[in-house]
This record gives sequence, C-alpha cells and structure tokens, in this order.
Amino acid sequence: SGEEQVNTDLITLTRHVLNDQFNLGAAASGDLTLLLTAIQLTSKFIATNVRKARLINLVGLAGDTNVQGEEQKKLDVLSNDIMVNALRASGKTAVLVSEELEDAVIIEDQYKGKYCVVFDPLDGSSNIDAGVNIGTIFGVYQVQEGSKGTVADVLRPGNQMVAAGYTMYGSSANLVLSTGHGVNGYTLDAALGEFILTHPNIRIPPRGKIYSFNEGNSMYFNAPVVRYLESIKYPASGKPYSARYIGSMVADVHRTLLYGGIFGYPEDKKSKKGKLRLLYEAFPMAFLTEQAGGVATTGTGRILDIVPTSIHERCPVFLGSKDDVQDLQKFYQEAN
Ligand code: AHM
Ligand code: MG
Repeated sequence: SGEEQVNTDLITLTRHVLNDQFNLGAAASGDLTLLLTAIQLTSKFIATNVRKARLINLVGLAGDTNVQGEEQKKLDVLSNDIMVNALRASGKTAVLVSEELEDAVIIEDQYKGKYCVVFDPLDGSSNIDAGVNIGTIFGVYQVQEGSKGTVADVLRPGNQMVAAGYTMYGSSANLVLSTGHGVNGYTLDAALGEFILTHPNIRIPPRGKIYSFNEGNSMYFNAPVVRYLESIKYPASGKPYSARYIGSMVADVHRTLLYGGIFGYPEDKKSKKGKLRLLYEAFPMAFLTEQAGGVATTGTGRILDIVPTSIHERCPVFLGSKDDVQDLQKFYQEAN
C-alpha cells in the first residue's frame, strides 16, 4: 500500500531477558536484568564515541590533543572508563576485570553487588583508525557463596559464567548475548536508543566453508595447525575453504556464529599460549559458541573447563562449527 509498516510490538533486550527469566521460573530477583541494563548503556555510550571518533577523527594516542587543543583519551582508555564507572554505579557488581587494567577492581562496599564482570572494553584496537569493526567482549560470574568479592571469584572456569556476550561496533551496533539458554542478537535502534531483538536463537551451522586464521604467522605454527590448514586448502575432494580474517575477534567470531566455519588463534613457536586472553576473550566467545551449538577448544581440551590462575593469562583458541572444529582436533590427537 506504500505506507510504511510500523512494528508496534518491539522486543527489546530488556523485555526479552525479563521474559526469559519469567519463563524459566528463575529465582528472578531482576538483578541480572539490571546488570545487563548497565552493560547495554556502556555499549550505547561506546558506540557513540566510536562513531564520533570516526566522524571527527578524534582518534589518536592517549595524551594527544585534538583540534580544539583539548587533551583526549584514546578510545580504548575511554571505553574502559565508561565501563568501570557504569558497572560500579549499577550497584550490581563486586569485582571487575578489564583488559585495560593490570589489577582487578574490587568495588567499594557502598556500591557492592553480587556479580563479577570480566571485559575487554574495546577489542581489535589495531583496526580503529581504518574504520573496521571493533567490539566490546564481556563475561559475568556471580560471587561465590560467602564471598565478599575477591579475585578468586573470577579465577573460575568459564563454564561457571552466568552470562556472556559482545557488542560489535560496525555500521550498526550489534549486541550478542547468552544467559545460558541459547544465543540471541540485538541491534541498536539509534532513534529509540534500544537494542531490539533481530537475531533470535542463533545456531552455528554444523559445518561451514570459511577458515579464519592469521596465516601470516604460518612459519611459527605447530604441525597440527599446519596440517589442518593444508587439509582444507587442498582437500582430497570437494572445494577448498574460503579465507576471511578481519583481525577483530568480535567481527571474526560474529561472522563465524552466523555463517559457520572455524576461527583460530593457535599457540605457536613464538607465543606458547597464543595471543588471546582467557578470561575476557576466550571464555565469553567459547560460552557463546557452545550455546549456539558449536565447539570451542584449545586443540586439546574444552576452553570453558580451564581453571584460570591469573586474570590476564592467554590461551589458544579454536571455535566454530562442530564438524570443522572436530576435524582440527583430530590433527592434535594424531600429534599426541
Ligand atoms: P587487542 O586486544 O590488542 O585488540 O588484540 C586482540 C585482537 C583480537 O581482536 C584479534 O582476534 C587478534 O587480536 C588479532 O591478532 P593479530 O593481529 O595477531 O592477527
Ligand atoms: Mg583484546
């Protein structure tokens, strides 16, 4: 009829999460919803700053001055401050771990809540100046019974997380979230300032056609990875896989969740534990991958079962379609 169809019954992230808790009969205090509201706010705020940076070229080194001669913060430092401030103010957190901060933040008693949030406020920073997609990654634990909130509450395997997700800042802001009952994707409606459910129940295809590795590191790769990559580039039958590598974990994992295939950042001869951080990169992405029906491994073991010993430790990561990741695991089994 030429008239614009208006959806008058939008499902916002908050509505969706509340509804989930209701349907699951969860002992819903609503606390997790409030925490997620704070996280949504930080994503909107960071998205705005990323956009601004792209527009007026705010981008620069920390301590640089902008055209007005004002001191400006690098986007990742700014994003960190946004998250720490909002999460503290939410009153729902006890411990925060950020890639940007050497030590864990223990929240003061007056603001203390029962959740611990581990996060990389702005991942993929090498991509910022080129306008390529970047993102925020986060994972949520509940403080352990009887604990007042210490580092011990986050030095726990990823399988104990109660929620995990990321927000990707691209042509739109996409927040992908799991509270342990599948994975859902929400897109920021800039006019409403709300994340709207646009990708309900994301499931990774059991097999994909894409591999996503930094093959520039090939000369350092170990035999299982070299042999696996050979096998998909020179298959005995069928077509070889396509290569896609953005170098922003959030963007590479986002594509993997939607299209399938395998994303990998292996350990190698130079970096014995790989590059990616266990707590706030590997765990949340492994959590989402498994919740979407995929597999996430170090090559030799389930990522979510690793017990962290320090907050910034690294771990090898392979994740994606079940069949693809299992193929890779076979090369590790043969090597042992
Ligand atoms: P960062 O936390 O310094 O931004 O590094 C993490 C990023 C990930 O987003 C990405 O998967 C990886 O580093 C890319 O590394 P490389 O440039 O070595 O391929
Ligand atoms: Mg990072």
